[in-house]
Amino acid sequence: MSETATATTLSGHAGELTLAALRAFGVDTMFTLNGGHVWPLYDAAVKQGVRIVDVRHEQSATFAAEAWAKLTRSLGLAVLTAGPGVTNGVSAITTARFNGSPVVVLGGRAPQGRWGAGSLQELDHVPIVASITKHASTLTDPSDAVRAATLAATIALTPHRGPTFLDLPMDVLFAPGQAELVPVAVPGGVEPDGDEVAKAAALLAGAERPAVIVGSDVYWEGAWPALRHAVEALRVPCWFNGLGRGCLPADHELAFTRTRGLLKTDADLVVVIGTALDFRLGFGRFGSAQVVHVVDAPESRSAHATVAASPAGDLTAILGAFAGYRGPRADHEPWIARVREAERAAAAAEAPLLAASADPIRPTRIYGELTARLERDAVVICDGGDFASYAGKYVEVHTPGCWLDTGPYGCLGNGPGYAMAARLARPASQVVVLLGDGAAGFSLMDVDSLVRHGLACVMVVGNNGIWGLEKHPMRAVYGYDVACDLQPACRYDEVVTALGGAGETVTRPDGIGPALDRAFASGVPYLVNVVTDPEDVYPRSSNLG
Ligand SMILES: Cc1ncc(C[n+]2csc(CCOP(=O)(O)OP(=O)(O)O)c2C)c(N)n1
Ligand SMILES: [Mg+2]
Repeated sequence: MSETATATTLSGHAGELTLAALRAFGVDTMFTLNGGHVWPLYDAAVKQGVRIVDVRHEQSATFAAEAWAKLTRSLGLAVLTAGPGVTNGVSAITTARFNGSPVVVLGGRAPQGRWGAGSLQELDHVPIVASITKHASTLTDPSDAVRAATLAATIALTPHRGPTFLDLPMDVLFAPGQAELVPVAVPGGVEPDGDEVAKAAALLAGAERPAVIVGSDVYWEGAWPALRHAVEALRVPCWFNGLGRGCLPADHELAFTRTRGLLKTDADLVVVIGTALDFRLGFGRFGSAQVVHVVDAPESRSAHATVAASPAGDLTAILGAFAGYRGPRADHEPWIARVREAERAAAAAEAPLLAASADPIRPTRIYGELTARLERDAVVICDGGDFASYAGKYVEVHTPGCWLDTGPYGCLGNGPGYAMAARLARPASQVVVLLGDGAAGFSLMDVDSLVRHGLACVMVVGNNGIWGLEKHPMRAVYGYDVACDLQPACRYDEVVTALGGAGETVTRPDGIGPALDRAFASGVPYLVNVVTDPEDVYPRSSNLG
């Protein structure tokens, strides 16, 4: 490819043009699995110095691209070959859609010139992914590659963020073209309606017992400094969801993690910022509390919920206006003290669970041993049913962008792909993957990719030998269960060892800590396979996911 002196006119094959356009958005890494349909994108990556991270299943490539976006707050890139490559990515693309993660997925595609004649893997992907992306299209002219890729990147990064898809017919992708690379500024959030913001601020300041729930879009917007100013200025206790976790450090005096039940029973106002009023938040009903929904874009409003105000747009601007509110205020200190006391009591009540010495092992003991070893910037990845869901109750997050759960789409199998991105994006941080034994079955083969690329992480399997989140509720509903059992004490650590990593099985509670120490010290993908009590029923809550 040649670039002119002004570096604006590009010429080369469409793969080169496409990747050059994405590099202008800071893309320096692609996650992929080989297929001849996408080779020009590899050729472009080699020529342009873009890192290629290849995996063993397209789902892992796409999860890795999504996690890259989450970890870096920038564009993630997955390159999936035609047909099964793209369809194998569908669940992870959907996950990115549910999480508002900015990901560009480039698909290979059978040649346009022979369309309809029955080429290998001739499938029109666009209708398949249209409902799970913000934008999906097919490139028809190599000289249009820069425009099309720039559009895909811009739409993905524009609030409310999400995945976009561009497929590249083989004959178009290999063909030469020419295009201007014009610098593009990604639009930020729209300017919020001042009256709606003022109304929300007045409600927040005037409530007797207000609460804030911080969601992922606060993180995506980089709005955590503004959040902190706002809640410190207005004196409001905060609870957290998804990537909202860590936007205030868990040990901040206004951060609470164990007392969300109070929002339904005691709060008189709940302000949800940057996340949908979905099942995780009781569909936006918190007892008799009024609800304010602060969103990053008008289309993020939850139409089903009754809200007192719903400012939409640039979250930093909205939170800045909250911080600057100078109107009448109620004294929140008695409420904060009450919440703090409840939090302290809840922490005291859970302490015996975290230290449980029961044999067989109670899973909570794993969280106890783990949290004692986590640094403030540790990246914790959740992939599983109960074992992953309940980690959210016990693992505290101190730094933005360090808690990676699968999100409201609830798709198992994200763990190894997320871990790949985490190690690459945060080379100096601890990376921990909490896996259910059921979840481990989806993508554990991608430990091979972790090993090949030299990406160390600590995997902990809560091995109860069952699909626990299904088995216990199924028994409760039917009095029996089917299709809920896995192999008891299966040696997932030996799978990792066979693939070139390391690991061990732990069956006694006092073995967990030393095994974790060995895992953190190992410098390789290391799986600690903890055999836990299948009868251990976690305290149920309405906040799974
Ligand atoms: C891809 C996918 N398939 C099925 C489910 C339904 N599901 C949700 S939780 C769960 C059980 C997970 O079991 P495991 O990972 O062993 O965790 P545990 O609940 O036993 O701790 C299942 C099957 C899902 N969420 N995602
Ligand atoms: Mg299980």
